Amino acid sequence: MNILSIQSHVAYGHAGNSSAIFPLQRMGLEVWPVHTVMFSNHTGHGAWRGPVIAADTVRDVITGIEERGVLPNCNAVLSGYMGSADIGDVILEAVDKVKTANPEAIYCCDPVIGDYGRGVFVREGIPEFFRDNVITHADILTPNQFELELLTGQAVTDLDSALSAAHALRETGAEIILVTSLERENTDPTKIEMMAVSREGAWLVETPKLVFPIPLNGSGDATTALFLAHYLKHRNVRSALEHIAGAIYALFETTWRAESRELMLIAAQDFLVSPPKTFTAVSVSDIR
Ligand code: PXL
Repeated sequence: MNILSIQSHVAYGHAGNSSAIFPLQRMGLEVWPVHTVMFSNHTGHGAWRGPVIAADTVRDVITGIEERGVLPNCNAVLSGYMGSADIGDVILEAVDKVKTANPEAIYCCDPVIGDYGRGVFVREGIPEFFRDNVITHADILTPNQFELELLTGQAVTDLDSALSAAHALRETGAEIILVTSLERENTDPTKIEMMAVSREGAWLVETPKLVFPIPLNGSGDATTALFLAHYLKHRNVRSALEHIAGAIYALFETTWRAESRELMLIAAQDFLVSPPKTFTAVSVSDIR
């Protein structure tokens, strides 16, 4: 299987493609990474160097891949953080080309906009671009709770409102919604949940919440990559959810023990494929 992954690249540490490529490869998938920036490090460090790649250059690289005649072999397009809305246009063009070449191909989009605490951290126009253009093309969307609220305009506070917002997002066209972090009212504050919703149902999985001195960057990129990889291989939303719960918890634990500011993806490589601890997802219909 082949994934066209259009994301940022950082030389030191892990964010964007530098967080997604290795988990995809470790899961046995071939990756065609196209970089949208080439930064020294992720922006969480507060300072970085290196260029944002012009949209036309990114487009050109994708055209070069197309010219190899390989797009019919592309199983999915993966996108994340977008530096500008013109990169968004290039990504949507790529999705169009890939789906024309292979109608079975999936577009998996992490609509990176922001988070609680940090607020919106993308450029002006990007949230609207996601809401009005991108999400209608995606087959899998992986918002966090903050992004789910923003994309739907609905407050998400409890299970009913989370489900309602996820279904509202599904109505825009995506088959699968993965909410990568969910903290509901009156739930255990030492735990964090993820929720996946598809035509077949809705599932919740809970893991212990590890608190880092400085929030980690790039974990969403690895989470989405692992979910996509597992889903492509097994086509089972519930087991993909359980897989990422175990894999990401183990990745966090490895990073936490090392007191590292960067995700310890390489040290945790075996856990990405075979999580050491199993977290069982529950069907939402069983707890409502
Ligand atoms: O994880 C999203 C992301 C992507 N790309 C770059 C980043 C970040 C988050 O910090 O800095 C360059």
